[in-house]
Amino acid sequence: MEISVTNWGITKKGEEVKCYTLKNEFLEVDILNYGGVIKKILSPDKNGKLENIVLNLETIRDYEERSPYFGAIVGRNAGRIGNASITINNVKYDLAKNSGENNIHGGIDNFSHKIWDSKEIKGENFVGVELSLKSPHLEEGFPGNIIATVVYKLINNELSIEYNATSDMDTYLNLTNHSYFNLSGDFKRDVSDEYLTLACKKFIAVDEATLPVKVTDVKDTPFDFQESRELAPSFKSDHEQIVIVNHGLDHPFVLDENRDSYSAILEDKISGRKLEVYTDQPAVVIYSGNYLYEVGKLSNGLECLKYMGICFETQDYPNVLNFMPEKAKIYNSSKPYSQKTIFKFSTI
Ligand code: G6D
Repeated sequence: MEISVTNWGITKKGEEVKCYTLKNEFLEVDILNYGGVIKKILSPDKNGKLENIVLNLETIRDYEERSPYFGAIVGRNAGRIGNASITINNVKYDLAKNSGENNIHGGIDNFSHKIWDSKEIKGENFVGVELSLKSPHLEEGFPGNIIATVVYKLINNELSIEYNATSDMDTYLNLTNHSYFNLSGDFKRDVSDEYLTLACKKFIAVDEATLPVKVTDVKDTPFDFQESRELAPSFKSDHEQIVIVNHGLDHPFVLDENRDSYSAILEDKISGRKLEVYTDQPAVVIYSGNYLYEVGKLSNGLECLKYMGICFETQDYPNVLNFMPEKAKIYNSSKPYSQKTIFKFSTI
């Protein structure tokens, strides 16, 4: 078990970017203090060959200029907020509009673009990084002075992410990580032939702006991953909800409340790699990279193609304050925000 820190360039604003490498006998993980980006995860295939299984870019400038949240911490809000507006205690807050009339992933200068305070941490069975960030009242329109902390820990074959945040006044928070997984190793293939399992009987249908509109049964739809299923047939389906998001998945799934273990599983039968996702959150947004052809070259020079990675954005129900206000949680100094997600890597 070891941890090392290297300089990874300088942002346009002149801030130093650090890269923390966490390593043990199972995995090697690179984490940046810029956006809390998970830049690389080296995991073994069925023959023990170590390869990278998350999409990444070559330089800090690439991340600043053309990253669709590769590996980043997303906040203060994950997903879209309709009309870029929330109301808390009868006060309406106008948020930054960065997706048409809506707010996406916390706004323009969101958490994924910030340099976080960072320090390495070590325990008996883990190495990790603790990141923290202050976000002032009304940043991107959101109320409350926030202090957010995200702790990444490498524990055996698991990478755990613990999020905590406090606010000095009533506010809304919904944080996640936006890693794009591709278990083929070094992006040899897109994820169409990987297999997905979800502990979800329901998904949330979306409109043309990808805003949630209707909680829907997965039964008899291309959204039924209760049993392990290859992704390709869903991508190719002519179901209106597949077509509406540019032929793929870009939907919130409601995690079964009574699930007894995993929330999601991704498997690649060719490399033998398996990813299990565990979370305490009520939902996971699955995004299958339907616009990834806009990105350009990946770190290894390969062109990023449609479906090159798949995201497991464990989170609250997106747009909950406007779409399902009865389920919305408000955070303040006596009710801090917390969430925990674990990515577990093994072979089939
Ligand atoms: C697209 O609709 C998708 C989002 O879900 C995703 O997070 C983003 O690209 C990166 O806008």
